[in-house]
Amino acid sequence: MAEIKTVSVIGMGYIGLPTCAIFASRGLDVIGVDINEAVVAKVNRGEIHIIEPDLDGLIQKVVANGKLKAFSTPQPADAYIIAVPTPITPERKPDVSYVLAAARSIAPVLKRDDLVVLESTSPVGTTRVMTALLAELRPDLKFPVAHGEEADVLVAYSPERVLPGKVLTELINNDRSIGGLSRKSSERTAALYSSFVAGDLFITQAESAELVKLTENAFRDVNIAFANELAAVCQDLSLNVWEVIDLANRHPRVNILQPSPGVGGHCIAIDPYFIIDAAPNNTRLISSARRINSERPLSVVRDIEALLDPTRKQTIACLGLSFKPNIDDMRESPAVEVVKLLSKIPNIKIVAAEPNARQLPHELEGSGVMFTDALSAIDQSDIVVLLVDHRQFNLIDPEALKDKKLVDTRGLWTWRKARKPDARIEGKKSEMERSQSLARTGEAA
Ligand code: SAJ
Repeated sequence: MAEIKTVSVIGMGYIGLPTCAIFASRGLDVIGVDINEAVVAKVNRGEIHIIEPDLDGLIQKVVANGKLKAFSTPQPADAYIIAVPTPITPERKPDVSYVLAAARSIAPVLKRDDLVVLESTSPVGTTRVMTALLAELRPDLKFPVAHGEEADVLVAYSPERVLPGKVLTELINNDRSIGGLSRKSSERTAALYSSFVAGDLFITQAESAELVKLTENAFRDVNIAFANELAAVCQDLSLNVWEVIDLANRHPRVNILQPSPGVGGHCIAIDPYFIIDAAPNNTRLISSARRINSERPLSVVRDIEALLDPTRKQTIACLGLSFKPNIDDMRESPAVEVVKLLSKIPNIKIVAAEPNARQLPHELEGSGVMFTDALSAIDQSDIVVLLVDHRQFNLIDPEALKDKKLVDTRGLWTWRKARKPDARIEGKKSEMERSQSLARTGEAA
């Protein structure tokens, strides 16, 4: 089979665009496809539409040297990577319509020996369903669902597992699962990713690879729910949850995550529902974790309400709107949810600050919330609510917060910066043991 020279990435979003950049930087000719004309135009100018460290320079370079070209409709290529969203419906059912639309869009340009790889997080069985659709649309070609190793077009599932904010490093260094619908499909997919992946590649069946991806994010959701449940327990017992977790994490086999105003982003807050939908009678733990995490924004609002003085109008400064620190992504952000819930409370003024954005997200338009910078938000407020632990907020002078009531949902000011220096008696560990233990508790960062 001929070498793959041209790769087309369908969907140039948070995953697709960095994937385009990396393939192009390894010398492949890359065709980026997106239905959003504005994204296509921007990429063709060498610009990016998301915030991701180092991505801008790389895109600029590969567009300038002609290795990446963007289009709004699929063009012929040797391999197609589908990286489109897979949201949930309001009834919390997986919605794979973008995957199927992407498959429909590439069907006319597919030819013998092409490879199709689905990267989008998908319910178990989606790769097969997508391939059956391709087979229906292209009866002149043989696909692995019906023809196994005799197929003309190879198909695999290989999920991305990169962390927003560290996408370029993790794309290269993380191990990958590859679930081909045939052995040849897996091998060709492995050959394609070997062009840039330094991690190991593990071959399995498509359905296992689909569940692996969902499992990773459900695992994290369950573990964050544990931390959030502990936060509620500590509140009942008037204890500092950050201290309790920090000390528990000094145990060599305990590694509790951090409490938060909830779980955001387009992955962890969504993917567990794909497992729940597939096995509703056997997902009690995953379902409870989802409930605990999705109720967090409301419990933060209750904490804020408890600080309000009913006799006068007060101003609340909300710091951070993105779903996690040091990024601009506000999708499914619990911080936005907190501000939205607050905006419904009468007789308060809300000022919000998000250093990575120029304006409020559309969900907050018309809500009466004012958008400003952190210092002026603090300056005019009675209550300061820290919703995201952005690095800029770590630099705020404690003097500015002196007379304010604080709700610190991330433990940044009330624990990480306020730890008592005399609360630790250093033992005789070596420097190496000490730095390993600091890395485990997150202190090193
Ligand atoms: N969070 C906490 N407490 C913690 C850690 C995170 O409340 O201790 C919250 C964050 O504030 C945020 C949410 O969880 O709101 C998710 O953030 P994250 O950094 O844990 O993960 P994502 O959504 O940015 O990326 C995840 C990653 N999955 C896992 O770590 C298992 C990433 O590797 C996946 O590729 C990505 O989902 C995805 O695309 O599926």
